[in-house]
Amino acid sequence: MNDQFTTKGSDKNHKNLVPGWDKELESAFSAYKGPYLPGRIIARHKTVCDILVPDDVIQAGISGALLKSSKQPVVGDFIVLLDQPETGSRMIVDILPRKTCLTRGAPGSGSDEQILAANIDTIFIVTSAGKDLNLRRLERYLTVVYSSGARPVILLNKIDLADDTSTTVDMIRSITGDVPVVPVSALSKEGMEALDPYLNPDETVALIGSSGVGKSTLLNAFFEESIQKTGAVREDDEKGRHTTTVRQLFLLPNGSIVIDNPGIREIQIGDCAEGIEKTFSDIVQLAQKCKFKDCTHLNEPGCAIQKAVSEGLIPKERLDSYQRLAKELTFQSRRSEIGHKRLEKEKYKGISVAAKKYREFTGKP
Ligand SMILES: Nc1nc2c(ncn2[C@@H]2O[C@H](COP(=O)(O)OP(=O)(O)OP(=O)(O)O)[C@@H](O)[C@H]2O)c(=O)[nH]1
Ligand SMILES: [Mg+2]
Ligand SMILES: [Zn+2]
Repeated sequence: MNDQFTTKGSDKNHKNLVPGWDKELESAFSAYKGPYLPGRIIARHKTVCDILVPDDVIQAGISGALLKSSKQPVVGDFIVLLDQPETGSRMIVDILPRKTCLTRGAPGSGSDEQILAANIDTIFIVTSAGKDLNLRRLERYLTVVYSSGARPVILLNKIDLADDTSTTVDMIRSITGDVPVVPVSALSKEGMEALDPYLNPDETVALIGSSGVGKSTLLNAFFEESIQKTGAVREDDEKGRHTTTVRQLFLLPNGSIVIDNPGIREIQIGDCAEGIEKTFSDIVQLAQKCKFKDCTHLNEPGCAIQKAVSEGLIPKERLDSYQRLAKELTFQSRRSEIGHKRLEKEKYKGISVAAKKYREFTGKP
């Protein structure tokens, strides 16, 4: 098992032993009387998980009842273990309430959103100063992160390779509103101290972004030693080779928790209405001034958004990005409501449905 998991003292108070534990968890867990233990999921394999428990790191199976239920343990979950010392077996029997939940739409695999990880306080959206940088992709990540309930922070990594970091940072800031944008180099460690305020004891941070942007290298930099394997990027397009294949939780020496994720090609959004609203708050606010309440900002007269685009106040690409995500949202939320098959049938008479959903998330009557 990973030797990075050192337990901190022998205090029987769970707070000191299950990183991230808090009062709400203590109170939810107090419903369990008897041979139960709290734990936190480090990694999930098919039906077995690596778990951080009060004095140890263990593996445990997931109970049959839980496996059959719609609630599945994911990395970062606080769970309840049934401890049977007489047989030496421990089994995951419940999942304690989640504070935040990182999800994505699951194209082509049934009707559900896929939960990737839970109980994350801050998500570092990592991009690298080079060919990875793509504002439209950042908008997509921001949408997903806002919807998760975690706080987004954008990391512009590999600034040691960039000529003009400040222009790139300004470009990113033009689409991110109040979200912090932090230029760093995981390799030279330049700028890394700006991440300290997010790496607090009992707080959980997750790293997401394309393969090769340096997520695992950042994790290693937090540890100041090599914990995770990293891999070179291709020279021509700077793409990574999907070095990290398993999502995993790590405990830093100072007691903060970091989740390293495999690289994502393009994250599908799930039921992310709120995330879209926050990511595109400029557009959503300006839309109040459109002449028609149900304006789709495509070609209606009196459209405040089209006007802003023609005046160069909102880039056309940003509006397109908003429209595209809104359309995906319609599809996703309908799909989770009524299941995949029926939606396939309904897709063709969908225009009015789309307009309705669209109005719903822009908050218009
Ligand atoms: N020059 C430079 N190279 C970096 C930096 N951070 C990471 N790299 C390099 O980028 C390559 C990819 O880094 P990884 O940490 O494996 O990337 P990753 O995001 O974890 O990739 P996946 O696990 O495939 O998702 C490696 O060769 C790293 O050494 C940096 O700040 N500067
Ligand atoms: Mg990696
Ligand atoms: Zn409009």
